[in-house]
Amino acid sequence: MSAFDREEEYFQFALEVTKKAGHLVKTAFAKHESAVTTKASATDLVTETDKAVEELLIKSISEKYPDHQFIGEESVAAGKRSPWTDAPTWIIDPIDGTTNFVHRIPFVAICVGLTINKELRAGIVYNPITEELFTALRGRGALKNGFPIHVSKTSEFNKSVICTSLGIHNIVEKGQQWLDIALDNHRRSVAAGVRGHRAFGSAAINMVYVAQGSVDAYVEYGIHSWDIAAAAIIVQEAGGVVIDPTGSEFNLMARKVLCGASKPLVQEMSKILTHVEFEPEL
Ligand code: 2AM
Ligand code: CA
Ligand code: CA
Ligand code: CA
Repeated sequence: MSAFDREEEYFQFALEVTKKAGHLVKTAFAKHESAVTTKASATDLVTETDKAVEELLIKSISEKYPDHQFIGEESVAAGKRSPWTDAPTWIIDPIDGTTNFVHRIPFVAICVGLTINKELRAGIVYNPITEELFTALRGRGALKNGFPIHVSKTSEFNKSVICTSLGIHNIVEKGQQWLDIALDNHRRSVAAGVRGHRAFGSAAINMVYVAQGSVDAYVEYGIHSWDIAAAAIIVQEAGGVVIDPTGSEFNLMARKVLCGASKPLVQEMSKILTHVEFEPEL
């Protein structure tokens, strides 16, 4: 089997498991009964469903592919993290948008990304509530529910609708310093003439909305690899650009991302923003 076919097989298997996990999320969302607890801070939520989804994905994939590795949000929170090696590594966020999930706002996504030799090779971002399934395989384009998607044609900041999380209350380790910069970045982008800001409450959904051309760019600091791995390859395969907010090369583990419809647009945006550095994840 060629490396190409092997990737496709891994991807198809993960897709089947992700769809099963989607049933869990959809049912729990409808019942509104998933028990909520907090993690690092009062705004850092986790539910039974987050844990159940991550467990299902890791158990199913590791049974079929025992040599594969996993970096998943809730496993890392529980102290279980594979090292990031050249081996096939699944980077998983069981629910991106847990606050939305808890508040029954339908912007939630199961995110499953695959790296091989530390390169993103495949991505799945699935919102089972709205039944939007975004997928990408390296070199083969990005799809939504099986149909090709493409970023917008926007290359100017003053014609753009951009996404970011605003407030970023959740970046506990930078506290007030980062909150001030984040709010100032919001003010700067308004002053620079941005057409609009949106914040969907899920990093992955912000990014796949860039991929399908609904919004033009997304910037975030303080996020983790599992928030962006799957969605980053979907943006790239939809013709978009993914870079470090400072303008340098994208690093999946650097805890920040800037992506958008075109290179001129992300470069212009990079110059408007004040940047913050975080300790890389690995
Ligand atoms: P989560 O729902 O998987 O936790 C909210 O705008 C976005 O920020 C979501 O993608 C959310 O992912 C993420 N997020 C929530 N808490 C965070 C934290 N403490 N650090 C970084 N990102 C966080
Ligand atoms: Ca979380
Ligand atoms: Ca997340
Ligand atoms: Ca999550």
